[in-house]
Order: sequence, then structure tokens, then C-alpha cells
Amino acid sequence: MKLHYSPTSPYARKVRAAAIQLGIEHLIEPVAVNPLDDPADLEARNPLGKVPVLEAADGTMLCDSLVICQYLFDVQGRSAEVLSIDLLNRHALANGLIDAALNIVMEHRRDASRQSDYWLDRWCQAVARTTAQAAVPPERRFDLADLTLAIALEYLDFRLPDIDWRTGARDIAAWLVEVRDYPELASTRPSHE
Ligand SMILES: N[C@@H](CCC(=O)N[C@@H](CS)C(=O)NCC(=O)O)C(=O)O
Repeated sequence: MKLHYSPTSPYARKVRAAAIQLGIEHLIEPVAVNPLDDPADLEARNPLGKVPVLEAADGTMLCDSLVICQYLFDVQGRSAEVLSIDLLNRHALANGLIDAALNIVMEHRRDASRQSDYWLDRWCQAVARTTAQAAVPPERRFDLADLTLAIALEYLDFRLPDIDWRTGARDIAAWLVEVRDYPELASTRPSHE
């Protein structure tokens, strides 16, 4: 299987970390790509031009991180763990946190005169509410939704260090300190290019 990814993408990091949790990272050949360069190879595999994309064993292109994770769980015969409504709902919130953070990052990259204060404020409010309401996972649980939450929080620290999400989310901040050295997080953590 080939995984088209960018080293800084939090969605691709979710897939890479899930593969490590499942013990199947050796089955995946990583292919680094920057989607913002509009590479034809990526667009031929995913018309949305986004990473991650997994070329599955039968040649199917899987084009979304949750779908790819579901596929990896299927490969391991552990489908039910991803498909529960509780997990999908917690994942949706954590993934939405990534979406809001990424929107802010992309908006900041536009010329200052073109940036929308309205949208920046909405996305910042979404980040503040979602981090404040995130529930600390029960002891020892670290499923795909918890993994996604940890990746979302680290993405905030990585790209948006000026956003102080910790003040309104002390419990989750303490939880992140507990889990940050887990191998699937430590070995996939991006560094600044
Ligand atoms: N829902 C997708 C989101 C993927 C996504 O937005 N990836 C970003 C990189 S972090 C991307 O490729 N952006 C390029 C673009 O939007 O043109 C997933 O979960 O995989």
C-alpha cells in the first residue's frame, strides 16, 4: 500500500499514527507530496488534490483520513472499533477541530488585506468551544477519536502557538502531557520545515 502524505498534515498524521497503533506501518510505503504545489500525480489519484490518499491493495484510491483508517482497521479485522456511533461522534468533533485550525492557518497565509476577520473569529470561537468541551478520555483508552484529538491539539500548538486553548481546557491539557510520548505520536510529530 502507498500512502501519499505531507509530513505536516494532521489528517495524514492520523493515518500514520493509526497504522503504528495497528502494527501495520511496515505494510505502508510513504510517498511525500505537498498538495499546495498542485502535483499532477496527486490530482490523478484524488481529484480533490488533498492528502492523505492511500492506494489500497486492490488499487482503489482511498481519499479521506477516516476512510483510510477504517480500511486499515478492516485489514486487521477490527472494523467495529471505528464504526461505533460514539467513536465516530467524538472523532467528528476532534476532526472538526483540525478543520477549524487548518482554516485559520490557510486564512493567515492570504494577503492581510484579503483575510476575513469574520471567518477568523468564527473559527477561533469554534476552537475555543471545542477544546473547552472536550472530555478527557477514560484511563488507558486511546482509540482513533482520542488519537485525533491529541493530533488536533498538537496541530494547534504547531501552527497556531498564539492561541491559548489551555486556559479554558486544563484537564485536556494535562491529558495531552500524559499521552504525548506514546510512540504513535512521538514518531509522527512534525517539525517546522
Ligand atoms: N477530510 C480530509 C481532509 C484532507 C485535507 O484537507 N488535507 C489538506 C492537508 S492538511 C490538503 O491536502 N489540502 C490541500 C487543499 O485543500 O488543496 C481528510 O480527512 O483526509
